[in-house]
Amino acid sequence: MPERKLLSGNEAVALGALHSGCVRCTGYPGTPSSEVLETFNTLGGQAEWSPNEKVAAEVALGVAFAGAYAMVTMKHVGLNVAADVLFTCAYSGVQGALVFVVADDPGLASSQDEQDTRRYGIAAGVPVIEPADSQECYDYVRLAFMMSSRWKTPVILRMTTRISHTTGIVQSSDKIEAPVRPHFIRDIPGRVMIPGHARIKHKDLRARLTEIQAWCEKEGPNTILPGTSGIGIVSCGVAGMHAREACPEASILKLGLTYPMPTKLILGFLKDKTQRFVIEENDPFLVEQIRAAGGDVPWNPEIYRMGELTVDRVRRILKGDNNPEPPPPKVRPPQLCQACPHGFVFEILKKHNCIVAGDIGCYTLAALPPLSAMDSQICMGASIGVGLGLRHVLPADEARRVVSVIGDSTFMHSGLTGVAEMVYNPPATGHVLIVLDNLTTAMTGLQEHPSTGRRLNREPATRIMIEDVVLAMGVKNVLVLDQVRQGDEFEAALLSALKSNELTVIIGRRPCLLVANRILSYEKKHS
Ligand SMILES: Cc1ncc(C[n+]2csc(CCOP(=O)(O)OP(=O)(O)O)c2C)c(N)n1
Repeated sequence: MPERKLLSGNEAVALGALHSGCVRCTGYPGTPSSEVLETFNTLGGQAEWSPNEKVAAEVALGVAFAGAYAMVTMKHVGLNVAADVLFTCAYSGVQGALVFVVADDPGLASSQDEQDTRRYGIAAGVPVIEPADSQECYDYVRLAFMMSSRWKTPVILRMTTRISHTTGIVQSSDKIEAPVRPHFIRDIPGRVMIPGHARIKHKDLRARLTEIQAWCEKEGPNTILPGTSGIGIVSCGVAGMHAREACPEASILKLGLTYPMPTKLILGFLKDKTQRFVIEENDPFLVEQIRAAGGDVPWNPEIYRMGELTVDRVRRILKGDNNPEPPPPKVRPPQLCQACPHGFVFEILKKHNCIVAGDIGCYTLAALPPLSAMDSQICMGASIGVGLGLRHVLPADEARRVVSVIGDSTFMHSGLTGVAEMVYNPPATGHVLIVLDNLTTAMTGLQEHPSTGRRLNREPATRIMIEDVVLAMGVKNVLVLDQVRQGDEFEAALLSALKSNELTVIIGRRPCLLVANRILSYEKKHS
């Protein structure tokens, strides 16, 4: 039965995927995308956290190679990790359907950069669909599966923080697709991407995009909201909603498919307008394409490329207001929780004036005052490589102060190859890696990962012990300590490791305060 429900954008995507016949949903957590998978599981779908986005995309691709419908979710920076899969599966295509749900974070609510996923669409040749509210999240994820299945191509559903987290009414459809029964059809030239095959598939990909563009011109998810003035605005996503409110008298062409773009439709729309604008969040993605196609649209001032748009900011764009904007209100910077186990380790690192190559997680907050005890944070896993680089070239007395610090989920995501590098190309002064194992992915909402011993649905799984892995990779000195109960031993172990010329991994194992009770209850349930 079709239902009306209040859903966030992420929840609507999960429901839409289920109603499209999606049989497996994979991903790696990352705000603002994480709830898609959790909701898909709650609704009864098969959902799994993978160790990282690349693996998640590969598993989803395998499902789609088997003829079934799959979805993979991640935040924008996750697509950098999965990009290798994206570019080449655009060539191979799929047999069933494959949707990449990628959530951008304009304004950096909780990310290290503000990159615009739509650029990946154009670079990889993968269609990009952009919903503007929860209803469109539901409708457009269904459209994404339809397009993926029809053109045998992966499709990106580009979300943004506002769309993912805002709640709105969703009318579900009475048309619920039954999952396709998977079966294997051999297609070696289509899926083994050696040069001889890939050259042909590249041509196929371009032909497919031309077809999709022609379809989009006539039947694509594009809406013209008529206005009463000569002002014409081309827009997409939440920016379209803001534009409507900021300038009700304008005619608005709201694009649902922003790559490949319906150029003729856009140029036709703009033709008789006396004033033309493009309102979009993040990069001037539409502006560039429209101008390249001969459309006379202005560049928006550079300041609006940064941060989320609001109705007020859109009004300023329409007025050509290039004046500096008032600084945002001061908010209290986030801090580690009181008595967070991470804090104990950073107190020690600070006391000994260590140079800390850090990583991404709750522990990154140790970079802020009062601790100010982390010296770099670039992307997941970078702590190890950056720490090694510092050790290689710094004078020995400074090199000996360098420590890499990584969380447990981040270690599973992309720390393993860093350890391989450390063992393979060790610096002359050795190195010290601290893994902060709080038994969860705390930063993004306490998700499970391969080293917690539980799956997304909290059922038990084989637990990968970090100490076993690093020992097996050839690190000789491996210690597991509770930094709160064994603080003195932890400090002594660190000092002795810093003095030696060896490789040492110290695992500080102590559950996150927010998850400790929950872990006890799981253990009780399964003991
Ligand atoms: C490529 C990529 N994927 C996902 C994220 C989102 N993210 C930031 S930190 C983090 C993991 C944090 O977990 P952990 O390393 O265990 O540290 P904790 O927060 O538990 O201290 C994730 C998933 C990201 N920043 N980059």
